[in-house]
Amino acid sequence: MSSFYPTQKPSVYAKRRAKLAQAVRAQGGGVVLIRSGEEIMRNRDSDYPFRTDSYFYYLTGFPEPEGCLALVVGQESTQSILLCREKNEEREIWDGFRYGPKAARKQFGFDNSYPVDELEEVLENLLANQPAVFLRLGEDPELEGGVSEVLKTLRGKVRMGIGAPHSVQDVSHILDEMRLFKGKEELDTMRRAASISAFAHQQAMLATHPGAHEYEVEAALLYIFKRHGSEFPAYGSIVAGGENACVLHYRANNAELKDGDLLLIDAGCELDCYASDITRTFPVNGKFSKAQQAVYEVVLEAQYAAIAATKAGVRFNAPHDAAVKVLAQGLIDLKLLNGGLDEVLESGSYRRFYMHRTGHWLGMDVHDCGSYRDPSAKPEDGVAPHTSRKLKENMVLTIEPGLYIRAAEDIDSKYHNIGIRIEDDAIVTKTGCEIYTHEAPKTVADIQKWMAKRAAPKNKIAKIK
Ligand SMILES: [Mn+2]
Repeated sequence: MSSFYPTQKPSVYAKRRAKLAQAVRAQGGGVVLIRSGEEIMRNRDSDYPFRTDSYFYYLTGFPEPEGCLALVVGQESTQSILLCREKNEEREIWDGFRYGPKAARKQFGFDNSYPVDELEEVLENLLANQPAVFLRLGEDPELEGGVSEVLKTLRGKVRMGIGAPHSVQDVSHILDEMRLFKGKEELDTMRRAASISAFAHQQAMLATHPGAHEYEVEAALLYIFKRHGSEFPAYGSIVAGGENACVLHYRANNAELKDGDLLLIDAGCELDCYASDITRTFPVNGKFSKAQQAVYEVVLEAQYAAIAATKAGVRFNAPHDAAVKVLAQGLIDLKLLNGGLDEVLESGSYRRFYMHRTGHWLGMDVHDCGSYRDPSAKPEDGVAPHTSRKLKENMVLTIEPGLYIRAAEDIDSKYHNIGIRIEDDAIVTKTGCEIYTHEAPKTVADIQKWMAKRAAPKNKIAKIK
C-alpha cells in the first residue's frame, strides 16, 4: 500500500533537524526527544480525529500517532531515529495502514528506526553517556516521567562505567524560533490553505440569507474546506449572527440569521498541518445599513492602517498601535466615545469596544508559537524587557482589528449589537507585507456586489424536513 506522506521531500524535514541539531550542539549536544501524541477517546470507543503534534510533524513529516523522534546530537555528527508502531495486520484491517519502523525509516529518511514498544530500552541505550536530554518541558509529562525512569536506571549502572545525562533541558524556545520564520514550502502550503479558506468565505456569503441558521452557513464553509483536501478546520469556526458577533469566541453556531443583522465569520482551514485564519463580516440580507456601514468603514480603515504598518524592521506592536489609533478616532467620530484622541488612547476607554490584540503569529498552530517579546531587548540599551520584537521577513501574522458594540443604555440604538472583525493573513516582506487572503471580498462595495450574485434564497441541496 502506498501513501502520500511525507508531503514534502524528506530533505525538507532533514534540513530542519540539522538546524535543530546545530543549536543543540552549541549547548553541548545530547538527545532531543519529541513525540507525536496519541489518539484520544471522545466517548466510549470513538476517538477524536488524530492530529499530529506540530513540533513532531515539523521535524519528521510523519503522520501517525505514537511516534517518537530521537535526535542524537554528538559533537561531530547527528543521528535521526524514529520510533513508531509496528506493522500489525489485524489493526491495519480495522484502522488502516501503518508504515512500521522499516518502511518509515526508508520513506521518511531516518538513519534508524525501532518499534515504539521498545522505547524504554532504546532510550536506555541512547541516553547512556550523553551530556543532556532535550524535551519540550511541561508539554509531555508521560515522556518526562519515562525519561526520569531511564535516568534512574542509568545512574544505577554507574559502576559498570555508564554515565547518565546531567541535565534535562527545554528545547521549545529553539524550535519556536525556527517555526516562527517560514520556509518556502511552508509559505506555499499556507497560501494554498488561505486560498481554500477565502473561497469558502465567498461561498458562505452566497449561502447566507435571512431565515438560514448559522450552522447552515458553517456547513457551506466546511464543505469547501473538505472538498479541497483540508483535513480539519484550523480552529472551531465562528459563525456569529447579530449580537453573537460580540462574543469573541462564539461557538454555538445555532441561531437563526435575521434580516438586518450582520454575520461575522471567523474560519479557516488547516492544510497539511498549516492554519489559515480569515474573518469577514457582512450583512445577512446583502446590504449594509448606514450605521453598520459607518462602523464597518472604521474597522476597515483600521485594518488598512495596520497593514500599512506591517513590514520588516518595525515592532510587532506597530500594526496594533496603528489600528487602535484609527479605531479610537472612529469611535469619537461616531460619538460612541467622548474626548479627544489622546485622551481616549491614554485612558484606554476604546477597550470597551476593542478588547483584543490586532494579530498573532500564524503557522502550524493558528495562534502559532514564537515569542512576541524582543529576544535581544536589554534595559541597559534603553529597551524595556517587555518590548515587542521586530518583524522580520517570512514571519506570518494575522491582522484583525474589530469593534464590538453591545447594547447599552448610553449607546445610540442604531449601533446596538454590531460586532465587526476583519482579518487577513500577512507574510512580512522587506518593504511591507503580502496579504495572501485577499480573495475573500472585503470592501463594502465588493461584499454587496458579491452578495448580489446570490440565487433566490432556496436550498439547492435537499434537506430533511
Ligand atoms: Mn486570528
